[in-house]
Amino acid sequence: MKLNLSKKLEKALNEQVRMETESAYIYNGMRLFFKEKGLPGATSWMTHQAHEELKHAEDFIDMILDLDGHVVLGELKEPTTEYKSILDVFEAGLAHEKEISSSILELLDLALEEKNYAVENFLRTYVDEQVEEEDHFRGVIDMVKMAGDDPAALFKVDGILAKRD
Ligand code: OFO
Repeated sequence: MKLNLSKKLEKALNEQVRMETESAYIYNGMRLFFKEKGLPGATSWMTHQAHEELKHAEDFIDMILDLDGHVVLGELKEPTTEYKSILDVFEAGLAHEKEISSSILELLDLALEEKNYAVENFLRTYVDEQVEEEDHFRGVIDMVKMAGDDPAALFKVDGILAKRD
């Protein structure tokens, strides 16, 4: 039992830093798609999301440093800015969040296996965070589906997305 990090856990947490940073990059690609389509509400929603991801990456960095670990910033993949529709973007976002959730759960398994309770506590807050993240995307998907191809309804959805704080 210990409060510092094993090399294995340090490596896995660093990979999560990379993934959270990459999430911001992916959401920036989505933001640009919305900006080019002239959807200010969706652009602002996605900008907010991208900023959140950078905060998540920062949290993981702080966790590693607090436990006397070493941070390594990994390479990021180039994100796409090409999507078929608003729905396509949010569905891709939800699929991405599901991958992030699996990664957090795997990390939690590792922390439990190593009896690293400090990391376990930290990760449990991220399990809750992921429930929220997936729920946000699902909520938007439901609204966009309801609006269908009706431009007036989509305009309204864009107005609702603008109100995210
Ligand atoms: Fe960091 O929660 Fe999304 O990716």
